[in-house]
Amino acid sequence: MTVSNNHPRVAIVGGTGLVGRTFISLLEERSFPLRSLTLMASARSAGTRLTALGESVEVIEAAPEAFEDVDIALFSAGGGVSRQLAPEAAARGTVVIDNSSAWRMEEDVPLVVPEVNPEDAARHRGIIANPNCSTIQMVVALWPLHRQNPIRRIIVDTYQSASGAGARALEEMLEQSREVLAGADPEPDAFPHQIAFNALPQIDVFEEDDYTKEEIKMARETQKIMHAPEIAVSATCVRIPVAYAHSEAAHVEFTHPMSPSEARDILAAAPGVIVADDPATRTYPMAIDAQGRDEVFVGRIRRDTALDNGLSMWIVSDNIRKGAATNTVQIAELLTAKAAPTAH
Ligand code: 3JN
Repeated sequence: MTVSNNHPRVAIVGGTGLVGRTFISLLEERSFPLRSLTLMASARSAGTRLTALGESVEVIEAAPEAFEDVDIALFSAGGGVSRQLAPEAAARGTVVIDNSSAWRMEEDVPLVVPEVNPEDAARHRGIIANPNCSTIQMVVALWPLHRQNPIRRIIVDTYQSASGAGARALEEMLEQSREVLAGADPEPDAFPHQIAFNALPQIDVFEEDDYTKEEIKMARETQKIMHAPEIAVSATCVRIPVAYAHSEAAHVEFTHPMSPSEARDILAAAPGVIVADDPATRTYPMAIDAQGRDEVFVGRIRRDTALDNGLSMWIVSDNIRKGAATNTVQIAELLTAKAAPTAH
């Protein structure tokens, strides 16, 4: 179903966080056809004012009754809030698009990347899940290749920015960098160890077979979004001291041979993808160039010499925008049947 009209009443839950604030700017940037905008947050943040669509808007407490007059709610307030409030909102006729992992693997909850599986959005029963940031950028890049030549195996290593762990973690990375340069020995708080001048091969907690939760999310979410449980995915997720944009080295085995130039041509025509790949001019995607953008950048496309029918590539995208807020707003655009649900 789509929402009942083309000018929905929209609510943002978690409007004061990094992703929540980006929701607000994206609704404005993309001229989202909304009728009204309500900002909601925890009781602690209620009463604060944020500028949205040129007006000062008071943040109200996110509570079940607050959804009575809301058509679409964009949630980015953490899994606990989503688990508690998304069903309450859905029961009141609101379509929830949730940025947490709370509902992603539920069978009756579509997990949607508009460039990959837009049709799944229509099958919602009140809740649609937005995937993990590292998953989103990888499937935007790999789906167009998979459609031409089915993928059998993905081995991926991520280089994830500090903003993925939230505003406080980003601040810790910046502050620690200053402290270390000044000769101090800072105590970690938001990260398990010092992040400044370091690389941490742990994102989220350890789970089965010594994979982290982030690594398991990448595998399971990719299979669900691409409707391809047969694809083997093994990820190593690493936090690096970059502010915005995640980078990924993906090693992909296809069913049949695929040349790097064929892959470049397919990706150059793919929605939401920009190919930046010219070794002769040292052109490749970099986090500092992807920051603030909505596209997924792909480069370093080359034959993988260790895999049958293999290609290696480097995939970069802004984790707060395409990895979270932009993808969520694109899903909302699908519901309102706005013409082009892509990052362009
Ligand atoms: O660390 C990153 O770069 C991405 C983090 C995502 C994240 C952090 C805390 C909780 C998630 C997520 O989106 O998967 C969650 C969660 O909702 O489980």
